[in-house]
Amino acid sequence: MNPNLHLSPEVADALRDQRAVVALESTLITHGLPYPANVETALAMETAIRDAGAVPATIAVLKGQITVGLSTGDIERLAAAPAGSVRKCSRRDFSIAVGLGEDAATTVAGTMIVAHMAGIRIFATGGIGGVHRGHPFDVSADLIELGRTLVAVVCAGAKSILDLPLTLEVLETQGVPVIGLGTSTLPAFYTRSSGLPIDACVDTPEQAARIIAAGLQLGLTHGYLITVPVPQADELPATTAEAAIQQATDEAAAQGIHGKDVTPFVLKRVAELTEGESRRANVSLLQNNARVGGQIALALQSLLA
Ligand code: PSU
Ligand code: MN
Repeated sequence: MNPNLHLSPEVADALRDQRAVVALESTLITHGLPYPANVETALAMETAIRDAGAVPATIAVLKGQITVGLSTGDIERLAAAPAGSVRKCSRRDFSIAVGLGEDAATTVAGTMIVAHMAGIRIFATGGIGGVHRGHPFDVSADLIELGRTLVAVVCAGAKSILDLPLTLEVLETQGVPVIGLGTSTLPAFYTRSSGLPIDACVDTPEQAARIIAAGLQLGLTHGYLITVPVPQADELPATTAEAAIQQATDEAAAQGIHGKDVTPFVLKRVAELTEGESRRANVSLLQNNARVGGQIALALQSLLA
């Protein structure tokens, strides 16, 4: 175990006893959702994982310490921090945040790195980063990390703020299997399907766990993308999502927003433009993914036992 990691007693016990643990990210809290929806959702995801019989491990850098298993107080503090005051942490940012003793919120890429260091194989979130529309060289570090780090990311696909066909091309190049749980097309976050075919469709969390177990046995070291569509009742109409995304993307370009500020800007504008209509879908799919992540983690533990 990496000596720079600070594990909560609950997570340390669970890992030592080889019980199922599910990692959760913190950029969702600081850059993805507004206060207080961010803290409510983060805690609801932890509850969903516990209800499935697994242990949640929310990950962040706190005053330079890489922490696995944030307390409720830590989550509340990050959630209430002024916008822009917490560093968004992907692979390139760890040395800076740790070296300078900063608070930093881990993205999908960042959370995968820490989960892997801790020996956690399953990670649940909402949506991953990808290739930005109209900017084919703005490729999220999430895609590269999925190619090189053995963690399975359970998500509702990617928002169509991204170029989804190009995102799938990069995942293919990086050697990342894209698996659908109950779907054979890539889910598009707010909506259940992008219409784009993916690599495998499974019907149960056990089957998803079998794929990960097979990869472990083969000695493969890449990550996995396990996609779960937003629950039907909470899906956003495709036209509502698409109109808001197009406007938000245009505004970002017009205002010269770039680099790591693009995704938070677009997420915020889409939420404003859909007047919270997107919120219900967002919260619903996050809780659902946490629950499914717990189920896959449990299934994987019993396959490996
Ligand atoms: N997509 C979402 N919600 C999010 C993010 C992406 O629907 O909160 C966050 C995740 O933490 C993801 C990061 O890892 O944004 C990607 O940022 P970028 O595009 O700058 O790599
Ligand atoms: Mn980017």
